[in-house]
Amino acid sequence: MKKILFYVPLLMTFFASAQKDFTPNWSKGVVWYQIFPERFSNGDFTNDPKGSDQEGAYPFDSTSEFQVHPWSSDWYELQPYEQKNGKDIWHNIQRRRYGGDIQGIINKLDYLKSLGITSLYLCPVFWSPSSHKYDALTYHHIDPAFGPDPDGDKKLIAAEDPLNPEKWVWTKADLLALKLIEEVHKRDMHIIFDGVFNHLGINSFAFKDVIKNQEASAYKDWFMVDSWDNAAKKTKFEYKGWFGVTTLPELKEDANGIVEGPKNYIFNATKRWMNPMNKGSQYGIDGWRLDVAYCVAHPFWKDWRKWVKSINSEAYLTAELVDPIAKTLPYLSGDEFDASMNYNFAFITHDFFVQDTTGSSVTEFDQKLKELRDGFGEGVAQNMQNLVGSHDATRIGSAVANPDGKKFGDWGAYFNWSQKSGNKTYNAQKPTPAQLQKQKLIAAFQILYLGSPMIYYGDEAGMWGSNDPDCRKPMVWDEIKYDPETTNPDQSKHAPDLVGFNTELFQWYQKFLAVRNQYDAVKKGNYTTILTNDAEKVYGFSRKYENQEVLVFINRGATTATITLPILKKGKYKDVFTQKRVKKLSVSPMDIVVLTGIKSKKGNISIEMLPFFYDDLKVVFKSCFVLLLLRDVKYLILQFGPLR
Ligand SMILES: [Ca+2]
Ligand SMILES: [Ca+2]
Repeated sequence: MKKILFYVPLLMTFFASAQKDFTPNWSKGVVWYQIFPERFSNGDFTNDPKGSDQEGAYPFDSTSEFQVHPWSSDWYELQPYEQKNGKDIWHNIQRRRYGGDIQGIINKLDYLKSLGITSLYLCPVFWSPSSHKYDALTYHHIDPAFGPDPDGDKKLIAAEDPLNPEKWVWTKADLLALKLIEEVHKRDMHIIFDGVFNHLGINSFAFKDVIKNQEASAYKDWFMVDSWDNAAKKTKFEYKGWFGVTTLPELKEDANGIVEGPKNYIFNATKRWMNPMNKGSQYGIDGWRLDVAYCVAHPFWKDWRKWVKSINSEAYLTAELVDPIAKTLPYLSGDEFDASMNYNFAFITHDFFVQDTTGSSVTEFDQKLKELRDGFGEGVAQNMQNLVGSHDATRIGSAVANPDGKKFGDWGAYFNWSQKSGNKTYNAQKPTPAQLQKQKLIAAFQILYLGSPMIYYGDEAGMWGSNDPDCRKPMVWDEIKYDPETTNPDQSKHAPDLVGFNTELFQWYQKFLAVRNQYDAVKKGNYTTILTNDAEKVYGFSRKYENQEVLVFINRGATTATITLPILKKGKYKDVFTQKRVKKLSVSPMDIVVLTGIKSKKGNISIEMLPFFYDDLKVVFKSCFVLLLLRDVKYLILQFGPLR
């Protein structure tokens, strides 16, 4: 019996290390594209928002003169309608609407397909007064201004009882969103929506009712109300908003997370978009991105995950988390999310590529990446959304134009520093060709790295812009002629920056995405470092899947690097782009080379064992030996009962 007690912990360790992969398969290694719907494409000019639609949204100016902003205009230039209100650019930019909509996204699906995108993440599309729509009026209706009949939709919504999900109507915008999902699926692509379940907008049906009816409201328990408007008690209506933002009343939580009323509402809305009209989950979205996931208690996410997976077991759940590995881990341990927006990847990548004098060494870069890869289960690592920018960060096109400033990993300090509105010295102008080369290198690395790259809309087209709101400019399209940017925020002028679709950059993204989509080694292969040269700033890694291998060499340095690894000597690799056999490798400064094994006559791909691998191999053999031993112990126990 003593022996058994000795072996049990060993066996437990073995089974724990072989943790079950709880993540969906389809999403491993896909290429994400993040869309900010109001700014992506205006596919319908008849539905464009009105000034009154933004009532309740920052900067709380829905009554000054308004028009839909010209899509192709100079970003910082105040238009005549804006000049009339006498407010500065930062006030006016927040009240601008450009008219992007669902039809616009549908129209551009073939463009995205041609780029190599396989999955879409849409920033919120539910009805809301702001441009970003993180202040939802509802979770069960698409913004009427995103659909073909805003006025008709609003009437339908007004006549409906939000507490009766059985009777929820399908507005024209809702139906167009279903069409979008169908068109996405038709192209073998996937789509997820943004779930902003921590708070509602101040003008949401629920909070409006609470304001009006106070303690008599059917929604009185939905929010964090500190005191009610009560003349007798001499109390005023007070409640908690998200981080003190009173326009974003937070949904009430107890020890189990979001309380019953709003929880049921969220669950019903979740099902509506995942299995619309009970037609089947193939007609619904393929998952969710969860806004400020850390602001909602764990038990809620655990319940919600079960609900989601009961509707579609292959649904993909990704959380907005910007914390270090240890703090992120509880969300990614199998009972909450499948992945997160991988901001840690962005921090590491920026440190290495963006910074010139304060950047990390190749060795540090490699170590941090390894730590992050190993920080979570393998399924999670494959599912991570590897991003380099987002709607909450400076665009990569501007990050590269501002090296050696604050570090992206210092989230709060970096956030403010990278906003042109608060930092006049931030360079918000077009990146130079040398800076753009940096972006290219970053993009190529992002695409070839393990996990799922996420491209922020327009990065591939050469868009630039500092942090919010400049990272949310209207998309640059090939068929639109844009005014050059010549205006500074204070309305003074600078030399013109030409604005237009950067075909060369697009083709760069396209060509690397094609490699990812063509080679399983890149899409879902393992990852091994093969070269870290700190002196020359050269980095090499291998991606391997079954008998396919892709080698990547990146020169972040200032001089041409000659790479003479023994594996290259026999000429068993070729350049994936030129198809030329490679024996001796030269990588230009700030350039990248991608190789793949040449198929031998037998049809197999020759892969040589690297000398670097020998140590790893020893570890593998040792592990195998231990595992075999453990397997035999388990076998003995199963066959012969307890060891005596
Ligand atoms: Ca429109
Ligand atoms: Ca909360």
